Amino acid sequence: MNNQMFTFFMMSFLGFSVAGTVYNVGDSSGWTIIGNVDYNQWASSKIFQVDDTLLFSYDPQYHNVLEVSRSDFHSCDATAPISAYSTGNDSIQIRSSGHYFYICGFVGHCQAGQKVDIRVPLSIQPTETLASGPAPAPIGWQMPTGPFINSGKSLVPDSFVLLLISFGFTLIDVYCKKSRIGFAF
Ligand SMILES: [Cu+2]
Repeated sequence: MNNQMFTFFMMSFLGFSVAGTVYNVGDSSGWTIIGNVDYNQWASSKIFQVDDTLLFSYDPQYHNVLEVSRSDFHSCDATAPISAYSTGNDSIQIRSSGHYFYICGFVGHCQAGQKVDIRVPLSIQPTETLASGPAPAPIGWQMPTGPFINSGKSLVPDSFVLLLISFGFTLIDVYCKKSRIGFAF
């Protein structure tokens, strides 16, 4: 029981902390120059979103990860990186939409194709689809509410009549009781 609860709490905790998808850059090949991995093709097959994580796996002896500008990405200029990673197991979480450029800073590696650009589109707001979702529903509901309101109007006098009848019965009842009391005396 305690173990189950612990597992539940751990799972819910992990569910909250790891919100997005973790993408292993280059999949099983990792971050390398071996095998001529087409990182451009790898990235274009994915739909990246905010909160997703890019995982660069590599041997830090031979590679690193540099986030660079668009122009530095195209010219393979590693001299002015925006940020640098060198653990060999770098998790980079995507914080906002945009276009991110990563290269390996080791001489010749970027030119050899060890470079990847990650396009993160503006997230589609679920409120938009939700707003358009229920919108047709009221239209559909207005059709039956029309006659329902009409019948409701006809019910109003009915209930008023019922009220009058019940009031009348109460009066009769009170009158009868009074009569009985009168008879008793
Ligand atoms: Cu490299």
